[in-house]
This record gives sequence, structure tokens and C-alpha cells, in this order.
Amino acid sequence: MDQVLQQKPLTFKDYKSDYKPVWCPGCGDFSVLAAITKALAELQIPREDCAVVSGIGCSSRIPAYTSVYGIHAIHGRALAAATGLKVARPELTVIATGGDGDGFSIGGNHFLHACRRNVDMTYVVMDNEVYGMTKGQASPTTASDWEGSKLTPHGTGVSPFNPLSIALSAGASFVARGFAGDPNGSAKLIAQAMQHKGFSFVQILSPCVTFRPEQTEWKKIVRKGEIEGGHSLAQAMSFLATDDGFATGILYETQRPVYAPEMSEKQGLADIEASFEL
Ligand SMILES: Cc1ncc(C[n+]2csc(CCOP(=O)(O)OP(=O)(O)O)c2C)c(N)n1
Ligand code: SF4
Repeated sequence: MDQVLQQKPLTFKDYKSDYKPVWCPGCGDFSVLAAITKALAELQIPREDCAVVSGIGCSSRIPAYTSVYGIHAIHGRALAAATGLKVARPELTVIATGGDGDGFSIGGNHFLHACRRNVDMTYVVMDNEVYGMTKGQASPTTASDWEGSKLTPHGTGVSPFNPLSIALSAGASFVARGFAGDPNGSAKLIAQAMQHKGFSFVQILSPCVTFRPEQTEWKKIVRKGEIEGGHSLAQAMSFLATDDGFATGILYETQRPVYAPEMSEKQGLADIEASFEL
């Protein structure tokens, strides 16, 4: 008699790899890893149908800690690699991850164009307002008066930018903010972002306890679920006009054409190698 094998649903643990994270104890990125794996379990994405792509930084180590496919690309180029992967393999669920330095400084230009292109993938940025991996320099989201870096001992004197505002202006079709101290809330946001058809951007406030120890206070000031966004761009823009950066939730979601070019012909490895010959 044929035996029907009943497969057990995957849990978040099934999406974790055997590598132990090397993050500092208390780093917010632990919770973001938990949130991403919970979102994958919630949606029961087959592991072989998913890839996590990152650049360089503490937060960009995430692909190694998951059991799905991964690309640990070069600094600032997570979105370029993720875009190429999704366009070449549209059947894959693609999640790009990284930090504010990786995504908004060296990768800033790629961020703008990813929002504009609207490739169907999710970008999760662990924002700790600092370069953690390179020992605490200021990033594009660091407040102008932060005096914690030896490189800018009197503060940067430069206004930080608001990633949600940039994403919205550049055309992202799903924009949200979560908090590492709320892994269940972040998992829900990431799952919603993954279900969105188009480019979805989720900023997650993720404390760097080593170079920004004061960020442990974020748990007292974050207001979970307070963002009242929706489908109106005007409403989202007006929310951002008075945003202090500590409310979480979905700011904006809309549907617009997804960039998914047809591959004219399947290239073999030999063709690709030939195209690189000098
Ligand atoms: C081309 C290049 N420039 C600079 C570096 C050095 N570098 C490595 S990680 C990093 C910043 C990481 O900061 P962030 O993306 O905010 O991540 P975090 O470590 O805070 O998670 C920099 C400047 C590099 N690896 N490659
Ligand atoms: S340096 Fe900061 S961002 Fe990097 S692992 Fe430590 S706490 Fe996390």
C-alpha cells in the first residue's frame, strides 16, 4: 500500500543554520534574525526557494546564520546582487539585508534605484545609526550632534536622513519600520513585506550595544504600531513631516508594475564566460 508521508510544517529553527552568530551579546541583530526566520516559517517558504543576500557589516552576516541560500556580496552591493538574482531566477523569494552604512552610504545609489525599479523582493535594513563592524563611525542616519566617534569628536554637523522618507520619494511600493526589541512585531512586518508584490523596504531599529550603548534606551521610547500609514502617499508624507523615528508599523503600501524583464534567451555558463573574455 502506498504510504503518504505527511511533512511537518517548518519552524523558525529550521530556517537557522548551525553557525553561531558572532554578534556582541545584546546586539539587536539577534532579534532581527529571529524575526526573519519567524517570517519564513509563517509563510512556510521552502528553503530551496529562498535566498538571503547581504553586503558587508555586522548585520550583513545574516545569510550565514540562515539555512536558505545566501549571497554575502561586497559592501553596499546587496541590492545589486539581489536584483540580478531575482531577475534571473524570478521563482525565488529574495530577501536583501544589511546595515544603514551598507545600504544608505556606499549603497545609497542602489537603494534609490531599487525603490524606483520595483523588483519583487524585500529589503530589511538593521539601522543602528552607526558603522558597527568598523568600530563606530557615523553613518547617514547618525544624528549630527553624536560625539561618540573619534573621527567626528564634535559631531558630524550633517543632518541625518530619514530612510522611510527617501524610500517613499524614490518610489518604493511598501515602506515600514520595526524594532528589534519587538521580534514578533518585526516578523509580522517582514512577512507582510514578503507577501507584497514589488519592492518592499523594512527599516528595523536595531541597537548597537557596543558603539551606541545609549540605544538600549530605545525600548523605552519606541511606540509599537503607532504609524498610521496606508495606501495614500499624501498621508504617508504628512506622517513623516513630524516623524521622530521611533514609531513602528506600515507607512505605505501600493501596487504598481513590477520590474521583471523577460530573459530573451537562456544563457549557458560558456556564453557568460565568453562575454567576459578580453
Ligand atoms: C568598499 C569597502 N569600503 C569599506 C569597507 C569597510 N566596511 C566594512 S563594514 C562597513 C560598515 C558597516 O556598517 P553598517 O552597514 O551600518 O553595518 P553594521 O556593522 O552597523 O551592522 C565598512 C565601512 C568595506 N568592507 N568595503
Ligand atoms: S558592534 Fe554593534 S552592530 Fe556589531 S555585533 Fe556588536 S553590537 Fe552588533
